[in-house]
Amino acid sequence: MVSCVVETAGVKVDLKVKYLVILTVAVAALALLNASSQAAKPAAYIETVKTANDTEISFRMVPIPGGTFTMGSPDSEPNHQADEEPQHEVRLDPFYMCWTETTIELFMAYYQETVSAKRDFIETQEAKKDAEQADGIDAISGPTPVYGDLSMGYGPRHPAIGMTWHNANNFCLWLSKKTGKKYRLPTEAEWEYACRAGTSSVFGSTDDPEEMKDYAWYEVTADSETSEVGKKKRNAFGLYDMSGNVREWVSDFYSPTAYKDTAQKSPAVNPKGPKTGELHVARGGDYSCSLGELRCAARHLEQKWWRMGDPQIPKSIWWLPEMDIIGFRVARSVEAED
Ligand SMILES: [Ca+2]
Repeated sequence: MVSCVVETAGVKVDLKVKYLVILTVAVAALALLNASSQAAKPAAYIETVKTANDTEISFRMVPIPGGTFTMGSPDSEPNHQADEEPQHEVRLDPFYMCWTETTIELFMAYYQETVSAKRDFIETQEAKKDAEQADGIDAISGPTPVYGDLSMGYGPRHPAIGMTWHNANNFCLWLSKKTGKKYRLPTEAEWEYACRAGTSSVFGSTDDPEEMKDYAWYEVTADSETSEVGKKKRNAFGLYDMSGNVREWVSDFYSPTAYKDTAQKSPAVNPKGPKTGELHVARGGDYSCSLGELRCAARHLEQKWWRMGDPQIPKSIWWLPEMDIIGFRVARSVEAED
């Protein structure tokens, strides 16, 4: 009987040890889960670029939480266009987005460091191939000299303008080399998700056309020109000027039927648009646009006439002279070290 008690007691002791082990494992698992959830919530940060003139230019990168949203717009939305349908579910990983459009002062720093005054067209084509094939960031080639004035008379805090998609993409390679972080253009899906900022409203920040005057530079609020970045209200993700001021290059090629292809997968996960194409998408409308063109769902594609101001034959792969309606902002994937 005594031994039985001892054995029973022994079993009890064993059970306590087991419970203790289970409890310890559970606590450790919870700690790991907590750490991983913290890793999935990157914080905003300030990026600083030191220019060749030894000045520093800073901008804020805002974390955009991952999630699922409905991309495109319904027939019932005023100013709805056929290429915005069908609406479809898209799931995105978290990423960062710059809180403003890229400024002239930052783009000028890139231009001054990389411009090649002597490059002819054949060399430029080779440079283009290098940049497109560059896995690393050592093969960056700069643009040819701009025809006219890169700033088009605007101040340093106005959005950079008049660059081709190729040039905007090349800027991202340069910025990546300068900072050691892999910057890129946002995808079209990322751009629309960031514009919507967790809302289902037509303009992201509001459904009210009157309120849009507080958020955007467009035909009603702008004086037929761009304005300094960051002067209107930010959206719920903390981003300025997603609607209006300048249109923003995204990484996707344009196709009027892109959503029909994407909608076949539901949800589409981190879609990147058509694999090939001729023209790219530029989102958000510009200072000259009507309100309908500022909708989060509105898609704008590159126009061939944008190159008409370029007197060169063939047309430059770098510049869209006199086109002060087109710019871009940078994005970045969340990396393990974040
Ligand atoms: Ca914009």
